[in-house]
Amino acid sequence: MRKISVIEVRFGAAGKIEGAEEGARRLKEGIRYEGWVEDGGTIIPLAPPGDQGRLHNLGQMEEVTSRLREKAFKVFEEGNVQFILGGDHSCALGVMAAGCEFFGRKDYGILYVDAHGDINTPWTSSTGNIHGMCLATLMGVGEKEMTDLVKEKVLPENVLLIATRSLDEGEKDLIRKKGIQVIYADEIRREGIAETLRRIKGFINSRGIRHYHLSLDIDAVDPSEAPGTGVPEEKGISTQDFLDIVKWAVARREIVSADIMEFNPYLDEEGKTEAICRRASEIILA
Ligand SMILES: [Mn+2]
Repeated sequence: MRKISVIEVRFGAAGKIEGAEEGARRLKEGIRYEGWVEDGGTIIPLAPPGDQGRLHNLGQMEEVTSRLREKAFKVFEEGNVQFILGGDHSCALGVMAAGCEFFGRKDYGILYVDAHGDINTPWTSSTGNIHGMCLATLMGVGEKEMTDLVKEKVLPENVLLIATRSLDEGEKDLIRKKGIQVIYADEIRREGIAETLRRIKGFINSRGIRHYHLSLDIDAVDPSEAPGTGVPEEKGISTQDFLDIVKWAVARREIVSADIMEFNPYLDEEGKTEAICRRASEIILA
């Protein structure tokens, strides 16, 4: 039986709002290690914080990405699956870089559930926030220093954005040029969850994806239900729809890894966001 390795990445400084690292710590604290659930350890940056040019905390981000990539690759080699707790969304880079390298880009896909596209580059980003460049980096778009962290680049047509609603002009451009598929948040609200799952299934089948990563940014959920996150966006999907996507995606045999990112306890209200993250974690670990 495949084991599931839970790895915490305690890093939240690729954005400019602090607290996502504390989110990682709290989520990890709530995990019980029994049965097939294993403690895969915690990654905390040792490099000093600091900006490199326009890029906020690039050094620490590179460090946690390299360390996670190495760890995650070993988990795949052992034939196991893994669940990464962040942290801001740059914390998920290492596991996807390892997955694409291990399984090969043709067969490897990413389901990216997030209000944002995270396909900014240092040239299109208005903020210089690295966590908004996660997918771009994986596809090999952006600053060489960042894209060099990813040995095998992810195929853009093997990426599906889900619950998207906030895209910069440069990101819209890349989506068009690279043929990235998107299921927008308003489509999910309008068409319902059954149709959404049908579309995700259609994407996996049509692309022939044999191994995928499920990346969950808690900001996919509407801020009225999940306020505890650094870059909230109005008109999100419901908690129920979010959890239904998680349930569906982890039940398929193609899943090899998952993550949950961007929970910030300092911005939470009455533990609402934390409760959703814990529900998602329970579903993933069950
Ligand atoms: Mn996001």
